Amino acid sequence: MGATTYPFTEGGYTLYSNANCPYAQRALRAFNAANVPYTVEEIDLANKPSWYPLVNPRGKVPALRTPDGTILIESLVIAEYVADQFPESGLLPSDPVARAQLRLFIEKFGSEFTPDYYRALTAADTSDQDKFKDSLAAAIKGISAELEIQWKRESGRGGPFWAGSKWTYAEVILASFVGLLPVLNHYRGFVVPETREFAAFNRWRQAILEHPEFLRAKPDEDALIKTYKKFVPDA
Ligand SMILES: N[C@@H](CCC(=O)N[C@@H](CS)C(=O)NCC(=O)O)C(=O)O
Repeated sequence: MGATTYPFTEGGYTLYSNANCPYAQRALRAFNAANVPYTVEEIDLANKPSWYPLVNPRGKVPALRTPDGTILIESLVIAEYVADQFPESGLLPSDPVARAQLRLFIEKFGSEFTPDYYRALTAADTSDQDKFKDSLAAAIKGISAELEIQWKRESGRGGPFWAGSKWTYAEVILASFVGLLPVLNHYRGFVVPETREFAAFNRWRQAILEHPEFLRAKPDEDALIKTYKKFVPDA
């Protein structure tokens, strides 16, 4: 018989997570940035507990159980819920135009950086790997240009984060993927060039890597490299 119940913290937030999952880190970082307490149920993705389908029938992390028993899934949905539920955290800008520009940036990152990152990592053929690494570099150039534009706007004046000097929603959502670059360097020798066109990205990345909110949910680099090995056909 299947499980009929699952573990959660009565009256609190329970996050079903995995330390090496970049999507789960979004949820952790949203709670951390909003300064809202939660407990973590660490899910072993290679050997999921029999009760996990009761929490998320899709079987993925992150998932969230709220104090009233509502279950939310999907990292962007969970992070936006936290920002909306705790507006005093200032995670999302209140100005609709600033919100729209932030959403566009996250969309651009998700549709350009993330797919090329995974394609470069998982391609078996070296000429495909090179093609996707070039494409990723072009995506990063575009992200860099977008950051330069944002840092001239009132909502991002001066950087080095999307919202200026403050770590907010853009970093909550994207820091884990920026933090995955060492994995691609390890398996594919990919480095972000130090030239002018990449300068804003490199400044943003450095500020992310040094921020306490990044370090608080940062996976161990060796563990990350090991986790990603299964996606690398020639490793
Ligand atoms: N679109 C999902 C993606 C989550 C996801 O892919 N999680 C992976 C780990 S990083 C997972 O749970 N994989 C387990 C599985 O698919 O069985 C989100 O944003 O939350």
